[in-house]
Amino acid sequence: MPELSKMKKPDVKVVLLGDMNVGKTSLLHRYTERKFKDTISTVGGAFFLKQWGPYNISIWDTAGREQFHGLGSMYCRGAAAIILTYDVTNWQSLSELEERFLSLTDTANHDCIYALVGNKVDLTDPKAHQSQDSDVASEDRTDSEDMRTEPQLPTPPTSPASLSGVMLQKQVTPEDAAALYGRILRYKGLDETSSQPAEKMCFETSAKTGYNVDSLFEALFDLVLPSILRQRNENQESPTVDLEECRGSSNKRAKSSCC
Ligand SMILES: Nc1nc2c(ncn2[C@@H]2O[C@H](COP(=O)(O)OP(=O)(O)OP(=O)(O)O)[C@@H](O)[C@H]2O)c(=O)[nH]1
Ligand SMILES: [Mg+2]
Repeated sequence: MPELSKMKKPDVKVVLLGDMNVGKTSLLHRYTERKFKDTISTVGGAFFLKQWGPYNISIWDTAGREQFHGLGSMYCRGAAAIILTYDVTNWQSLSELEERFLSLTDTANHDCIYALVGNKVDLTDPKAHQSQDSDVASEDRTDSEDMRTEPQLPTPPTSPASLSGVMLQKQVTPEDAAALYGRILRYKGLDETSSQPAEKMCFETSAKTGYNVDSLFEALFDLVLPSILRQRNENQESPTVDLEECRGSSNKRAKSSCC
């Protein structure tokens, strides 16, 4: 774990939300470590810092388990983008987003961007067996800093179908996701004509094969750029005080006034 004093200050925050077992941690591993590896069910939350050009983006992975539900709105505080994740083979995981997770996003920024992500599409679509992205070619690129902050619990094993290679019935279609996206905009009081269109904000991914994973994160990072620039402007207008520097200079002053 990097030393706290050397941590870069994030310019913006992106949060992964969704029911347990939908693959939030796996998506983050795939994107940041170019790997699909065994996971254990997340406890609380953890974040990764991603360098995106000159900007630092913190990506927060949250626990989907009901017992950690109360923490969700805390993790969403000040978020510039929220990735609402479901499992395409599990209808319930989509409805949970609306029933259990949407209200947690009330603490996000007023201009927060919402993406709907149907993961595990490798279980339903043969096309998702091939990665669209550069993931496989750059398997060992690791330019993010893993700053996992909480211990984890064992996650139930992946579906037997994924082990046998048998395709599963898709329970959530892109149209279902687009309809939910419309309802999210209405919940947020946003006008559909001036918001990002559903086609741009609904993704199907596979953390297992890497299908669409880079496209998801990179599209979101592009969309949060205005939020980063606004934040930087605000910081310039009302600069924050560096307590370490103050402490250093007040010590110096104290010393010099002693002498
Ligand atoms: N086939 C397939 N399995 C996946 C995919 N993504 C995740 N899994 C499996 O689904 C299970 C849960 O994945 P996690 O990434 O731990 O899920 P999570 O959403 O982080 O779960 P919580 O931390 O409990 O909220 C694991 O067994 C993963 O291997 C995927 O794209 N395809
Ligand atoms: Mg997890």
